[in-house]
Amino acid sequence: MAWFREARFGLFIHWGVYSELAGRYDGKAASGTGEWIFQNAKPPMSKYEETARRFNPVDYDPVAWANLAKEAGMKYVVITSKHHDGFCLWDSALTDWDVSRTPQGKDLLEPLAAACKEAGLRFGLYFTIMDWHHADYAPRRAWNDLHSAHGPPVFERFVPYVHGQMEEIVRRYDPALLWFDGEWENTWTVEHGAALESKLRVLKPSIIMNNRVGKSRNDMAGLDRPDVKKAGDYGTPEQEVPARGLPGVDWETCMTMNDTWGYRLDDARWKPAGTLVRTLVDVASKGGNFLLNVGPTGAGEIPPESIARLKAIGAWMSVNGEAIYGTDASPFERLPFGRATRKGDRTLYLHVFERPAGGVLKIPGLKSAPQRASVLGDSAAALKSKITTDGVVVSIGGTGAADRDVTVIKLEFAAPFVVDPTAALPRPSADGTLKLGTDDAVVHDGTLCTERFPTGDKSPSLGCWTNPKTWVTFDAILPAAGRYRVSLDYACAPTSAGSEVAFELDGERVGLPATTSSTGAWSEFGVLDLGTVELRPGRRSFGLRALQKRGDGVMNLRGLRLVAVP
Ligand code: H79
Repeated sequence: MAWFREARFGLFIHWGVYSELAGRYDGKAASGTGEWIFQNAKPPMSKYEETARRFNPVDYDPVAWANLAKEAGMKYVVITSKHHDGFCLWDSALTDWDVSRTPQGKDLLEPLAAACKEAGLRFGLYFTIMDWHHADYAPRRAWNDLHSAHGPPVFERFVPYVHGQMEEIVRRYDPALLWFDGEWENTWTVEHGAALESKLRVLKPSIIMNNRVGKSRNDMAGLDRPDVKKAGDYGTPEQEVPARGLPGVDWETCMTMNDTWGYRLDDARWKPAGTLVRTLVDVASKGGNFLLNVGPTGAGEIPPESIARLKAIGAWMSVNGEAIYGTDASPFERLPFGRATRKGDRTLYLHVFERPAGGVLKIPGLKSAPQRASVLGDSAAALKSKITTDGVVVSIGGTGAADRDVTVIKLEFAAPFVVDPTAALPRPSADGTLKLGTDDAVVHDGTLCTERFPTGDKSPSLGCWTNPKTWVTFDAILPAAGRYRVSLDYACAPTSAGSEVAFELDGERVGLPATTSSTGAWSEFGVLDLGTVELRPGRRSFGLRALQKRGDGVMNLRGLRLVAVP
């Protein structure tokens, strides 16, 4: 795992015959992500197969793709050898549903493997278990019209097909990493996963595999299920960054730049480059890797929007890469201005998302004075720093770095630094009010989106709470015991009034559930009383769960407020 931990940043490529369809079938836009079009538009497989005849990547330039990844500061590339539609980007001896059906008939993996090697990038292959095309994959999709003469699928005949294909691609392309997916249907078992994993470990002992080779993935967050033997080498949160990383295991967040993995002509919901830089930093600060996706067109062109973002991230990485590669997770649980990474216990990198007014950066909880402080990319100039009772302060004003998305301050220490990780957790103010905002919230079992009402409001709210299993905690430090009245700052449209929420203190339900009322609209905020609680001093955790959802969403949550009562 050494190279993987050092690498921190990789390129994911979703490419196949679906790229040629670009999210459209029969003249209409299909729903969902581009690579799922067979499942969503449900064309007969015999019709879908015709796409291969048009999949003619005349603009495919594997050397340019590898150089682009390198320029972005990425250290590895993972490409879909086969996605759920079963189509293989290499010439497989075990099926003719592969590149041999395309106009050029050429192997598309080999030249990319070679280009990556040349560019000094590790090469990885994505491979799905679920295969909508194969006659023996079960459950077979009803609109797969190819196998009427074959009889019903026999999954135990499909398993050797997986083994055979894995052997082909591992021998031919010598990948450093295998990225499994499509493992969740219950025909694929713990035993199937374990057998495939051990076979591959014999075939290539140094190979890295993700946890989706087996059945240990619990949900999209990629957490391992406690009841299933751990599979693979690392966890795979998809489209999300776990609030506290995945403690004790290696992990990698995979994410799209817009809303699709495989190319969709109509997907223009691009994340800003600055957001992607911050996500990379966020992932590194929690000890994970970031696998960022591009979906090339059927012609083999990476969308210009993706190229622009990769170049912007690359510009940032060329200055700040040392604060990402080979770093360890932040020693701070929370920092008010952004994130931190470290190398051992004598080098600390502070990733400044919000530059302090007045140019003085406060680092609450840092109890050691640095020997030297500097801005990455500007290391000639040493910054002034001093230690106070609240932690270290560094004067970063006037360093000429104000226009960057994330400015990195490097602190070097003569002896191991000492940190109080919880120093920046919220505390009650002098008047006994503890205000907890969305910045203090940790979202569990799903994701919520951050919205501002009105646009630009300083206090964002957590919305898109459509999954009632998703819940939220806020942690705070109480200096003394006390009795507090608890309320929510929330919004709820008339159609969703009547959702029930429960309040938890340190993981235990307190009081009776509260029922939401309409506040008029999702953008108009009101107060929901949750009753009173007795709090012991020390670190306390406040949880909010939805017991019942009415209409579209549970609520828009802008904050939790505790007010001391006599
Ligand atoms: O290749 C991209 C997507 O096409 C693929 N993974 C990324 C890397 C993907 N497959 N499925 N999904 C994304 C969403 C599917 C989620 C679910 Fe489930 C499958 C919900 C229920 C079954 C897996 C098992 C996640 C939760 C339980």
